[in-house]
Amino acid sequence: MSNNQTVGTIDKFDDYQGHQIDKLTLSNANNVSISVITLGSTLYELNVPDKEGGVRNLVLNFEHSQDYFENPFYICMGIGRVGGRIADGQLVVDGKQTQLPQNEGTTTLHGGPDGFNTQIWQGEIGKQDGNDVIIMHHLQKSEDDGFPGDMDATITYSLSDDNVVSMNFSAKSSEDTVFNPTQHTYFNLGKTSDIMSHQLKLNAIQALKLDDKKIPTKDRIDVEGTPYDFRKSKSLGDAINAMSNTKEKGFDDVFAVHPDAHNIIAELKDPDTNCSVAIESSRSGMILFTANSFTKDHMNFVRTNGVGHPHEGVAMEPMILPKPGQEKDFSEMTIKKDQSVSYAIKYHLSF
Ligand code: FUC
Repeated sequence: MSNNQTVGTIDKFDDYQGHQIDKLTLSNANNVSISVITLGSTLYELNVPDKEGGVRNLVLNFEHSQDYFENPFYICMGIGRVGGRIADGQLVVDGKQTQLPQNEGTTTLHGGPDGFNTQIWQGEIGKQDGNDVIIMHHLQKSEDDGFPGDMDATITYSLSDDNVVSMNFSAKSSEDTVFNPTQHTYFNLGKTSDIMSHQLKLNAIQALKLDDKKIPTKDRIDVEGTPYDFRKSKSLGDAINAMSNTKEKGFDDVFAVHPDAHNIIAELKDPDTNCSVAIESSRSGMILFTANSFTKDHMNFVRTNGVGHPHEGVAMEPMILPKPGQEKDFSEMTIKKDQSVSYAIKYHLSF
């Protein structure tokens, strides 16, 4: 076996509602490892070596499967068929309207009540270019989540020897339907219980103006001169504090992003540990959620020994930029019957 190989293993994680949940792990030669659990295709750990000779997990996680459903925050879960919000659960594909199940008042959020994150995926270790990869597969049935078509969905996770984590979301459906998946990873790159001292850069000059149900309107916010301006790397904590007079008290916003020549849309850095992640995606949007409403209870994160803190992590969720809610235009995320479509999200780590 060459030194550069990424090696995969499968272990039992726990039992959830009578089903065994497995944890699949990839490790590379640099002592970096990622693991994904079959419940919700959830990114469970992203470990990098630290200066003290140990490893540090850069993403939020819980000890047990059950914990993931004790709060409404989709901690590091796989999200689909559609990330973000569908107004009134009214989906239109090929001019035909489907009433979807709703899970946030009248809204369908992150794939609805039976989205990808609630499913137990079939996990296996496969091979790609001589390296092990994690392959999560699930047949998302129309009768289960209410979207048109039975969707064969696969999320492939890989880890390169230059410390790039790749997630490839692919799908094929028995009917025309919609597909705009993401991974709801919450990063905390530091050693403290919040991300206030992190620095963030976003390749975005506009964010969408949202209505009181957080549904995109047709109006845009020009970031210039506002707390939304992350065009140059700046303190995320200062930007969150500048939002303290808003209802959200931080960011829960949809940015229109412009991938650079390398498809990088965002860069997050913890100046204290010098650890950073650059996010690669070719899609046009990203939700930035700074975990403003995290509470102490029902959020027993491993890193903070059983309690939660506001701003404990930050989620950056690449996706196709949603159209204004009232337009009911889902054409950019529509996929044709039997057509295979895939989207990649990559995390370029340095530490
Ligand atoms: C983001 C937000 C939502 C929600 C979820 C957990 O996508 O837009 O408001 O809280 O994360």
